[in-house]
Amino acid sequence: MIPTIIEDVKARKIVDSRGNWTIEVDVITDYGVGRCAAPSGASTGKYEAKAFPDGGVDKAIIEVEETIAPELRGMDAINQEEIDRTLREIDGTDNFSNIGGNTAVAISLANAKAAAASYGIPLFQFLGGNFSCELPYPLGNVIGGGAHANNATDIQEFLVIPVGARDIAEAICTNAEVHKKLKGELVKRSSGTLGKGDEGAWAPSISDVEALNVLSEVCDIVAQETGVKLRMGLDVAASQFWNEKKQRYVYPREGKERTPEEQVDYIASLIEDYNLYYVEDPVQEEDFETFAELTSRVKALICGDDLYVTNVERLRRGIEKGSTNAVLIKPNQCGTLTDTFRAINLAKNEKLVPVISHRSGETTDESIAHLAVAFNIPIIKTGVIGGERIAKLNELIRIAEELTQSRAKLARLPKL
Ligand code: 2PG
Ligand code: MG
Repeated sequence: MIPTIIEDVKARKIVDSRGNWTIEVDVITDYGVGRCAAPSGASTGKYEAKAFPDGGVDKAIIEVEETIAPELRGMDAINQEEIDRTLREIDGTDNFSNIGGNTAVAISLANAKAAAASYGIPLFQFLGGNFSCELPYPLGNVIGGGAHANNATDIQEFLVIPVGARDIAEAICTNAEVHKKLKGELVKRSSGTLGKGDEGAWAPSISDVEALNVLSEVCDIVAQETGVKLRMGLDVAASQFWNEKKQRYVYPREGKERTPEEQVDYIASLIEDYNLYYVEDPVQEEDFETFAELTSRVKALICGDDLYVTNVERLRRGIEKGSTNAVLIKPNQCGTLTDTFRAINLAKNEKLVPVISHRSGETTDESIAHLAVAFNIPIIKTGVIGGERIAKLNELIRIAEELTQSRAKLARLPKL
C-alpha cells in the first residue's frame, strides 16, 4: 500500500480575519491528513490569480466536490507537480478564474501537508529535506494605512525588521516591543484615538513622514532597551494611488501629486533620510522601468509585489530589466505550490531576495512559516500581533524547537 494515495478531498467555508468567507481544504490519505485555508488580499495586483470563481466560495466548494475531488482521488500526493498540473488542467485558464486561485492554493498546500503527514514529518522537512535549517527574519507591519485602514497614512505599511536579533524568539519579541511602544507615542499624535488596520498595525491619522519619525524614535528606544538593532521598511503599494489619466501618483492625505520621476526622487530621499532597509512596490505595477531606475539608485531591498504577483513570466521581465533586487512571494497570487517554488527558485538563481508574505485577510493557517524554512527564504512578512499573524510566528518558534540547536539559526540577511 502506498501511504500517500489520496482518498478524499474535502472543502468547507470558513471565515478569515476580516470576517469574509474563504475556503479551507482537507486532503486525506490512508496515513495522514493535510489542511490548508486560503488568505485574501485587499490591495490585490491586477495580474494575480482570481481568488474565487463567479459565484464565490460556494461555487468553489461545488467545484471541489463535483469536479476536483473525483479527479484527485486515487492520485499520489507525493507527486506535487502532477497534482498542481491537474488543478491547472481542470481550471483551463491561466489565472484560475474557473476554480479560483484560492481553491487551487488550499488544495495544493493541503496536498503537500497530507504527504508530509503520511510520512510523519513536518512540512518544512518534507519539502526542504534534512538540511533546511534557516529561519527567516520577521518583517512586521506596525503602522499602516492605504487600502488596509481608513483615514490613516497614505503609504500602506510601515515595517520593522530586527536585523540584530540572535534567534527567532528574540526577533519576534523585538518587533512586538516596537508595536507596544508605538501605542503611547501614536495616541499623543493622533488626537487621542487610535485604531488598527486589517493586519493589526496601528492606523493613526498622521502623515507618512510623521509615521516614519515616530517609528524611527521608537526603534531607537527598543534597540537601546533590548540590544537588538532594528531597521525600517515600507510597503508603498503605489498602484493604489497611481492615477492613469493624470499619469501621476496622487497622495490622498498629503494632497500631493508626483510624476514617476518625482516618485523615484521622493522614495530615494525617504530611503536615505531614514536608512530604510526594505521598500515594496514603490511604483505602480506596470512600470518595470521606473522600478529599475530606483533600484539602481539606492542601497535597499526594492521588492516587487503587485509588480510580479509571484508569476514567473513577470519575474523574468523584471530580471531582464533589473527592476528590483527582491520579490514578494504569496502562494495564492499564483495558485499552486509548484508555481510558488518556481518563482522562488528563479529569484534565487538570479540573486533576487525572496520574501514570503501573508495577505491582509488571513486565517490561522501556518503554511508560509514552513515554506520559508523549507526553501531557505531569509525574510517573512507577516503582522506582529493578532491570532492570524502570530499563528505563523509561533509556528517558527515550534520549527526552531524541532531543529537541533546548532541548526536553528536565523538566515543570513543581505548587508545593506
Ligand atoms: C501587501 C499585502 C500584505 P494585501 O500588499 O503586501 O501586506 O496586502 O494582502 O491586501 O495585498
Ligand atoms: Mg504589498
